[in-house]
Amino acid sequence: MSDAAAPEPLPILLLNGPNLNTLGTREPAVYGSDTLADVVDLAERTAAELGYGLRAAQTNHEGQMLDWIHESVGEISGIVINPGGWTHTSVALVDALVVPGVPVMEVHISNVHKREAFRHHSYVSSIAAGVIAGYGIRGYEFAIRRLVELVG
Ligand code: DHK
Repeated sequence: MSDAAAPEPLPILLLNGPNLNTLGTREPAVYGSDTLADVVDLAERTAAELGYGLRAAQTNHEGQMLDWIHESVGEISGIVINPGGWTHTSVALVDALVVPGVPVMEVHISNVHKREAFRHHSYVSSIAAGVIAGYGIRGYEFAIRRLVELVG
């Protein structure tokens, strides 16, 4: 029997796209009153409970988001992403998300299917392992739990 400790799993990458830095003040009737800091705190606690570290980042700049995804190759177990408005517009984001070759969980705080028609289509869903929408910020927790089921 070896007494070597089990290797640490690679961290989970939590990504938030445009306008999600304004959580807490942005349309609280739609997105609730929790802030992005609350999201990151919840995600860190959930990941830690499951034995995973978390890297979290948010940007309003699509090129920055693509660069972060490319740079994560070989360094992460999986991705949890709320792509914000890029959900409905960005082929480039979808192309980047498959580069690391790890499962991707897509999260939306609001129930996008109950909203405007332009929010009903997601490019990201075509490559996502799962999609969670309409559970408020708890969706991030559920996505991390599912991701760990997939990669654990
Ligand atoms: C967040 C956004 O910023 C919107 O552009 C999406 C999503 C919905 C959410 O519910 O978290 O349409």
